[in-house]
Amino acid sequence: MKLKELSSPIPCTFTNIWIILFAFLSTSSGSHFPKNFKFGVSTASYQIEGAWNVSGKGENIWDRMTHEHPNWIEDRTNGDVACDSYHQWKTDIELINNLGVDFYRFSLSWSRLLPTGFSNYVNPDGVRYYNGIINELLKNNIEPIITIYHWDLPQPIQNEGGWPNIVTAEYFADYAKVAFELFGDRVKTWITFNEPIEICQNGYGGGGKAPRIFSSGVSDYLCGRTLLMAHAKVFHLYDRHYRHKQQGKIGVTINTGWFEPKSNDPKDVAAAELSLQMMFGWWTNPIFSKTGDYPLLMKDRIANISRAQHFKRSRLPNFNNEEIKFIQGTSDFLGLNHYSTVLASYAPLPNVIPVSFSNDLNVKTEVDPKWIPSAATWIHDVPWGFRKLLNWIKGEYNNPPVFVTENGYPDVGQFNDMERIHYLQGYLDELLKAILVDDCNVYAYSVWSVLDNMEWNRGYTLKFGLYHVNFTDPKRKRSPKSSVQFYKDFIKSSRKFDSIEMKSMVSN
Ligand code: PNW
Repeated sequence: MKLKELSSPIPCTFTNIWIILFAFLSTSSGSHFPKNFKFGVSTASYQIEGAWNVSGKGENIWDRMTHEHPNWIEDRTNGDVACDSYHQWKTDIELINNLGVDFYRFSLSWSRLLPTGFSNYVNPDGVRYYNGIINELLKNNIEPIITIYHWDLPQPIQNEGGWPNIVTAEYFADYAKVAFELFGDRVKTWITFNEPIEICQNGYGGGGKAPRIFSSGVSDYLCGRTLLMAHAKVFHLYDRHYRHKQQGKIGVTINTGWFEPKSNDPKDVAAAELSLQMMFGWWTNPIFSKTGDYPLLMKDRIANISRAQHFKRSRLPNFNNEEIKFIQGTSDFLGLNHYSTVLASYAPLPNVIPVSFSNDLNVKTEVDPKWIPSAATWIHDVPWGFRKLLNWIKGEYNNPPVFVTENGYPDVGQFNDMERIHYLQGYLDELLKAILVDDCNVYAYSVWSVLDNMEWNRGYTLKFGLYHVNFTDPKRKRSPKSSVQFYKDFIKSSRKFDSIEMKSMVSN
């Protein structure tokens, strides 16, 4: 039987038990990922660079918010110095190289390259900085993968309204063009946005991230519309003018947890599906589905609730047919950030519904008290949810190429980080089963993160790094945690077989 013939969930035949056993044995003794599978690590500019006003860098929304309102950050800190990677990037690359990874995913600071956000002036020191990183990575045989936007909008563009203003899509495309021109000769994988829902929900819908605007159910949807248009614009720009000469790929990174129905009750099953559609499908449906546009479930629901609230039109701004076509298919891969799972159940809509995204969604979520917690309330160690999510994506979007751009575990910074190792081992095991047993088309995986860093509103209280950073040391000394050796060994032992060999070993 060929692996391809297996559907998921996997029927319990003799052959399949053998396959599962094989996958289990192979992963517990290290890992046997296909040889062409890529492993890497990820970071983001604001979280590591520091040097917030050095060498011509302009102000961004995180600089502004953390300086004006230090109390909005748990430990009243900011990214002014962070890991000081602006000065220590060479050390960082040594540490990354030591892991034996295939790629390093990092983001460009928009206001380091374009201090005002606009493309009329390019900061030479910003160009020098990213050229140094890219060249050093290539020298070490590590592929540079660039996220163009990881949450640090230039303040002057926020002053014009930021992402809810559709004109921001133009400024973003101008900025992306500068990036392609400057770095596209050497950078072959581009990611337009990191986590649109976090940008829109947390930034404009009251989630507390910069620019911390509280307009849920309105500005978050406007932001989403701009982001989808901006993403598509930049995809077409690359496709038309750069792909041919630069021979690279361009996609987007979208995050989601897995929503497990709390019970078999069809209402809970529907609530879990609705959550996936409204949080993940909001972004993936317009880009990856056969129909394009927002998920129908989401459109209908928000239109109906808006009507009940006496709005003249849906608060979810629509796309016309031309725009739907413009956005559809604009990604060479699906970048996926996944951290955890929740239980979803039905909640009845109240009679009077206040305007907000969470009321539009109206699903109850909770966690199983038996799940292993972490230092973040939203992350539990639930590896099987990862495999279910990958299977859901396969079924929903016709098995697109998936690049897991982030997965990781937060603790309080201990060197012997056994909980992180447990988490990574479990998630990598489930990933391997999704690839080998379920035939999910995942080709790369990245750990968040290389270094402990500035974890947004949590400041430096939450640690995701494989390497510890001493933030009280002006030199920001880096030291390996136990998970460095784990990831290093894992990658090394995964290089044993190529995918054809693997498939023939698990097929009969
Ligand atoms: C990601 N959620 O954010 C970001 O890309 C990183 O910058 C960040 O440091 C990392 O995860 C850890 O927080 C997320 O609630 C924030 O599902 C929230 C969620 C997921 C990802």
